[in-house]
Amino acid sequence: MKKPVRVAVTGAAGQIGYSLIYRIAAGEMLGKDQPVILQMLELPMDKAQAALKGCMMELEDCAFPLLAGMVGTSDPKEAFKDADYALLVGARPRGPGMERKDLLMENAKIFIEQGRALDEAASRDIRVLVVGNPANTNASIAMKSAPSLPKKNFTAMLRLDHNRALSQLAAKASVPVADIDKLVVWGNHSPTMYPDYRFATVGGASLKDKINDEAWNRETFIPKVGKRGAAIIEARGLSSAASAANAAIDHMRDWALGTNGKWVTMGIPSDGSYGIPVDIMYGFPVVCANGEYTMVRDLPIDDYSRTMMDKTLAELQEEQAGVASMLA
Ligand code: NAX
Repeated sequence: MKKPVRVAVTGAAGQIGYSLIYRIAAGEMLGKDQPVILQMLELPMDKAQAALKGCMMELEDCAFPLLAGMVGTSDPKEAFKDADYALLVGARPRGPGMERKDLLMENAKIFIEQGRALDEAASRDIRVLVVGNPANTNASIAMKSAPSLPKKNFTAMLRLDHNRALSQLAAKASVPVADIDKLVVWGNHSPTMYPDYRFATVGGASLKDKINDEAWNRETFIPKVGKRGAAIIEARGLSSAASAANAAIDHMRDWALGTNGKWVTMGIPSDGSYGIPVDIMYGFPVVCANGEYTMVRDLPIDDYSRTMMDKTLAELQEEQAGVASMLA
């Protein structure tokens, strides 16, 4: 049996947390031969800590063979101590009457504190996924607050958008979802993201040629993927949780175990490729192998794509400007 690895999950007793921790403990993220120690963070309030305690009782009751230990805490340093992976799910939701700017600032405080705690306590190889919104900007803040950790080890979740786009494409083209490769979702995890299937293939042939419907792309597909989160809230009365947890598992599993050459989308700090300024946390196409991701480079960008990519970039830059004073 392998040595256990430490997986930190914040907001562990929330909606997404409740769909996530049991799957991690079952080996669905890091493999059925990889024992894990779950280190779970929740707010210090009695209600949140009681809910976390309940989640831990259920973890016990699952008797997962791969669960080698668990910690429940309200102290970020304890949650991140020696952690090999961190899934930062907990975030401040938008309250009634709260301005977008206030939401950004409240989350900046959380992710500055958690970035510092990661810097101080986590394994030097920790791989971090930020799910809590605004995910790209929160990931960028955590990265900047952890200067002793490699920047490339901070990522934001675009995988739910990627998976949503995959399903829409599979339905439109009447092909199995697993047969589609080379899809990209550029930019911010927000309705400005740009799902781009110009390079996508199905069984090696061009998916774009097969669909051959640019009006559908621009007027139906792109807005539908962008507004899917709102459509789920409208239908369920609650935001996406199972699909978000599933996407987090996909993101971390692929990063740790590889994609066998398949493209996936990850929010990663830009290295300046595709005209996206260095360190902007932006959705890019990547392939993963040996525990590392590599950006797919040199894809041709046409005028429409440039406009779409710049629009989502502008939104990210505006978010960054909104929190810049806190990082100074
Ligand atoms: P919930 O409100 O159900 O759960 C959040 C949990 O985090 C709560 O239990 C809360 O007590 C805890 N929490 C809040 N601040 C914390 C902190 N500073 N430290 C530790 N724990 C803290 O929200 P849920 O539906 O689970 O969503 C979590 C986050 O994911 C939200 O920010 C949400 O907007 C975001 N999402 C991101 C997605 C993505 O694709 N990147 C998609 C799904 C989701 O909307």
